[in-house]
This record gives sequence, C-alpha cells and structure tokens, in this order.
Amino acid sequence: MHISSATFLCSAPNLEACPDESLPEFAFIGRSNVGKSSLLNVLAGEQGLARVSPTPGFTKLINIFTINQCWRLVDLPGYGFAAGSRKDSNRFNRSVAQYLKGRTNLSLVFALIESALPPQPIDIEFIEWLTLNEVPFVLVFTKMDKAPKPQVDANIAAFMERISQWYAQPPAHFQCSAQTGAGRQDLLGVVDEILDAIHAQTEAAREIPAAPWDVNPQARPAKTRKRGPDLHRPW
Ligand SMILES: Nc1nc2c(ncn2[C@@H]2O[C@H](COP(=O)(O)OP(=O)(O)O)[C@@H](O)[C@H]2O)c(=O)[nH]1
Ligand SMILES: [Mg+2]
Repeated sequence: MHISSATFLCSAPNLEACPDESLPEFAFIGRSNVGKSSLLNVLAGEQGLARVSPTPGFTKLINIFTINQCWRLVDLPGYGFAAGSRKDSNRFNRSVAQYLKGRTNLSLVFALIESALPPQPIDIEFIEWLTLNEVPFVLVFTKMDKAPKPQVDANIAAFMERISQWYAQPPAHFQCSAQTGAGRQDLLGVVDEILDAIHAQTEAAREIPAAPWDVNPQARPAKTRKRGPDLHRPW
C-alpha cells in the first residue's frame, strides 16, 4: 500500500469525544513505551506525526490520524505505567476500554508487545481481555532490533505458548522495528486486506435485489440501523 497522505485529525479524551464513524479505524495499543507512536509514524511514513516520548505514560488521549483520506490510524493511551496515579496506572484506562468495546468502525487493533522482554503478566491479561471482549486484534512484537534474534524468537514463542490455551487457532502475529522499518509492509498488508474486505462488503450490499422502498420510496423504514464492519478475516 502506498501512503499518499497522513494528517492529524483530533485528540479525544474519551469515546464520546471521538469523531464520526465514517472511516475504518486501526488502533495501536500496548504498554507505555512499547513503541506505539514510533510504529504509527513508520506505518504512516511520517516521522513527526504521533509524538514519540522517552517518558512512559505521556500520551493520555486518543489521537486520531487520517490516512489517504479513507482510513484512520489511532494512537491509544498506553497501559501499565506505574508512576502515575493509581487510577490510571496498572490497568488500561476506562476510556480505552470504552473505545475498544464501543467503536463500531474499529476494524482492527494492533496489540503491541515488546519482543525484547519475556511475557509480561499485564500484556497477557490485556490480550485475555481483548479475547473475552471479542475485539479483533493481531499481535505485533515491537523493537525486534533491540535484542538478539534467538532471544526475540524465544520471547515470542513463550508469549504465544502462554495464550495458546484460549484459541483453536492462535491470533496472527508480526515482528516489527520502528528503528529499521522491518515489518512495515506486513502491517500495511493487513490493513489493505481489511479495507478490501470492507469494500467488497459495501459492493455486495449494493447488489442486493431491489427492496420494496426502491420501488416505492414511501415504504422505506423510518430508521436504518448503522452497521459496523463485520469482517471475515483470515486469522
Ligand atoms: N530500539 C528501538 N527503540 C524503539 C523502537 N520503537 C520505539 N523505540 C523507542 O522506545 C521509546 C518509546 O517509544 P514510543 O513510540 O513513544 O512508545 P509509546 O509510549 O508506546 O508510544 C522511545 O524512546 C523510542 O525511541 C524500536 O523499534 N526499536
Ligand atoms: Mg505514544
């Protein structure tokens, strides 16, 4: 996929403040400092788009960016930052949970895990929460440049083993580095695939045989329910 434009849309403190749900959204989530903003910038191909911070827990807002004028990248606040107030540390915050559960145009979550570390309980817990709440996600192991490959591979294998009991088929997982750009095309490929699926669905909906209200506009129901993307993903 070629990124021709990437622009900041808005920062929202919670779900209610998020903009209209007209475009598919792909959200980055993970522990503070896991590399969400850095990877978002790499994906968008624009270095200064999301703020990269050496201080964990810096981003408290839902930051939304429009890509190619037809989809969005969302930089969510990180979880697990222990130095803040108890309320928004340890567990990911309420506004993130609301966004993940209630955003109908959320197409996919990129759940970021640091590949240089062995499985962390808070990440395991978060992935369990995503699974229980049926939030569509793929795993992205970040900073693969930071540790030797055998160590990265062992950490990923250990993580996948820890969560394997929850699935008949384990979630798709990718390895990335914001430093080298490794994995960028893989993630953009996932986005591409989902956008294609959404497009195909929209086309298929258009081809449904004439409804009574196509013949007689008076017969149209007063209110049609807004539908969120319902994807049949290969993972
Ligand atoms: N070595 C390495 N460092 C990274 C990578 N991605 C991010 N970082 C560093 O990790 C820190 C946190 O990055 P940031 O993107 O702000 O993380 P966020 O809190 O999850 O948004 C920064 O100092 C980044 O420079 C990576 O792929 N490799
Ligand atoms: Mg950030």
